[in-house]
Amino acid sequence: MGDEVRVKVITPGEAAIEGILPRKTQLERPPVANADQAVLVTTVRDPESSLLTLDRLLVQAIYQGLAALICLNKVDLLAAGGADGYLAPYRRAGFRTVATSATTGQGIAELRQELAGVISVLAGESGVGKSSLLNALRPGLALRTGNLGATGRGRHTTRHLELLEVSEHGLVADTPGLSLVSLPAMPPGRLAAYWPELAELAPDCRFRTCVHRQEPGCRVRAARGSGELDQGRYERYLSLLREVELADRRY
Ligand SMILES: Nc1nc2c(ncn2[C@@H]2O[C@H](COP(=O)(O)OP(=O)(O)OP(=O)(O)O)[C@@H](O)[C@H]2O)c(=O)[nH]1
Ligand SMILES: [Mg+2]
Ligand SMILES: [Zn+2]
Repeated sequence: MGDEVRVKVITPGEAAIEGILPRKTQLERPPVANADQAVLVTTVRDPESSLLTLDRLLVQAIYQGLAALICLNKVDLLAAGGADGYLAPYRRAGFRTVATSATTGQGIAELRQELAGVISVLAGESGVGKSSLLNALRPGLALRTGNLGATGRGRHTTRHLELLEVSEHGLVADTPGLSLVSLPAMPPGRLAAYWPELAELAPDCRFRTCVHRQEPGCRVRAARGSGELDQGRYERYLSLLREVELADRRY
């Protein structure tokens, strides 16, 4: 899905596909070709989606060469200022963010702008409102949405993949919620390259091989100590670093 093809017009109204053009990007899960952007949908409540999942998705998006947009949905369930507090560390790291409510329509116009002219894939845990956002972007679409189960989590309502036009020249793939996402295999020393605020500091670490855990002369740890770096983001980096290291050993 998402391939660009060469078409030969035979008669007006009749054409044949001659070939598939080279792909800019190629995602396996979801299987979408030529996506430009990943829209990572998260929520603070109902369900409380995990920041570790968000950070994992960000690494994957950057790794695959996609631009990342963080969409905090269900802001109608938050107190005033709640969305800003949640998104601030990400904005400081340089990510584009948007706060939305599929229910009240807040932020939908802004989201639509962010989707214009590019192919986007939506990703995020089940129940965060991916299909609901598309319905809000394109009234009349009526994609099926699901209630949260007794456990307060989503029920994987969306089971297939579809590319939808929701904005001027903007296509979006609604995708089933991700249940398990493992990071791509990489040398542990690479992980920080997919963590913008770490990548920016890393050149100033004493050692080129620094993984920013306990090496002397680590600029990242100094930044953490001074509050320059968000504590939570740094801790989640360490968890994912551990994961990458464990996976790396099997290779
Ligand atoms: N309060 C509130 N509820 C919302 C909002 N957006 C979606 N919901 C509700 O959240 C539930 C899940 O929404 P879906 O759109 O099905 O979620 P999804 O991310 O597509 O889930 P999967 O298809 O399972 O991955 C539904 O009951 C929606 O009505 C919102 O902005 N605010
Ligand atoms: Mg859905
Ligand atoms: Zn370092």
